[in-house]
Amino acid sequence: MAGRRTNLALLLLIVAAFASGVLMWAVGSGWGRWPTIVHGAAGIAVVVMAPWKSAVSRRGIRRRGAAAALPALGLASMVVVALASGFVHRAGARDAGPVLVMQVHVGAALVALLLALWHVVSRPVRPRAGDLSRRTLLRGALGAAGSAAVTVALPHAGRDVTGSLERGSFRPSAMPVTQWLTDGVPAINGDAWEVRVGDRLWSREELERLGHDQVVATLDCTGGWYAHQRWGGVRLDQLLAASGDPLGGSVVVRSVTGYSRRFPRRDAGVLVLATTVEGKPLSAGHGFPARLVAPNRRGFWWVKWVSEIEVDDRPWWWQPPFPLT
Ligand code: HEM
Ligand SMILES: Nc1nc2c(c(=O)[nH]1)N[C@H]1C(S)=C(S)[C@@H](COP(=O)(O)O)O[C@H]1N2
Ligand SMILES: [Mo]
Repeated sequence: MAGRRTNLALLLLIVAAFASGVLMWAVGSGWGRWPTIVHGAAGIAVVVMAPWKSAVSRRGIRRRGAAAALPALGLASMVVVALASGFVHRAGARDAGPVLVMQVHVGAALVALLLALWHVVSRPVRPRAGDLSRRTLLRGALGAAGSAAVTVALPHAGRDVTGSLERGSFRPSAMPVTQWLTDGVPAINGDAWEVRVGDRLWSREELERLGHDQVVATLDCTGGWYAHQRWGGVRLDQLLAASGDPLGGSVVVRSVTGYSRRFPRRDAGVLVLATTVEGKPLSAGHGFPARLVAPNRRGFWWVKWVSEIEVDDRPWWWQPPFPLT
């Protein structure tokens, strides 16, 4: 295979792996297994292409010297770390010393993507008409189908859809306490706490009296673990109706800490402002006095330590795709 075409194929694969990885994080179980299959197949295709790429790279190093190749070697090693951590996670490992395997994985992937973009800018790979010949297309399609078949057939220690590993189901004290980036666990006096919904303030007792639904839902953290729990609390559609039914198409749920997520109003019937888990009040780490339960959404949507719920007319997607704090 021509070196140029090898490079082009690898670049496309890294972009595909990155995009599908981000999708696995963003949508969780919503799109079924597709992002996961694309992701695993792209990883396997990179491994299969490695021998060609290493031949191409050796030629380049001989021509230009090792020093000029340092950034490219950095790129190669980040890809190797991303691949290795991906497979190790799939095999069932969660912790890598003080950090999570998934954090190593995404960190390496992010650096790899940046280096790959820089590599392309500094050494442009120009597609040519001949790249889309019948022969290359056929070879690409065979490679894609083969890689997809391998990733579907390989054993999987985690949950099918997001790759997360089970952790503390129905035992909230064994479930990890996780913050997205920089938040800390606030100390909240439950007796003085109130949540503002539209123009109305609610104390804990008033919430309890309003309603207490039980739902079994799965908290699936992008850090690579998930847990089923039985959560208890008030459904958001009920809470909004009892708070003067404020008008608007989207709902913002905000934390004491400032952390917030915005949801489509039509989801209010499945979102729950939970005050209990497995029949007991939440612990401070898990969101006391009240946290959002957002079934079928990844963990970063499950706002803890809720202080405000607001309705307005901004579109629900008018927010960064991932929280910034
Ligand atoms: C250079 C880019 C990347 C490469 C080469 C790569 C490669 C891999 C490989 C080989 C696997 C194991 C195969 C499998 O589980 O089917 C994997 C798993 C995974 N990756 Fe990536 N990945 C990349 C970027 C990302 C990004 C950016 C994210 C998230 C933002 C991500 C999230 C995941 C997740 C959630 C798993 C599932 C782990 C499991 O199955 O236990 N990846 N990746
Ligand atoms: N206020 C606030 N809520 C938050 C977060 C945060 O950092 N701040 N992290 C989210 C993330 S990433 C996850 S996975 C879940 C974790 O919930 P747990 O700590 O109860 O397991 O809370 C979510 N709610
Ligand atoms: Mo998370």
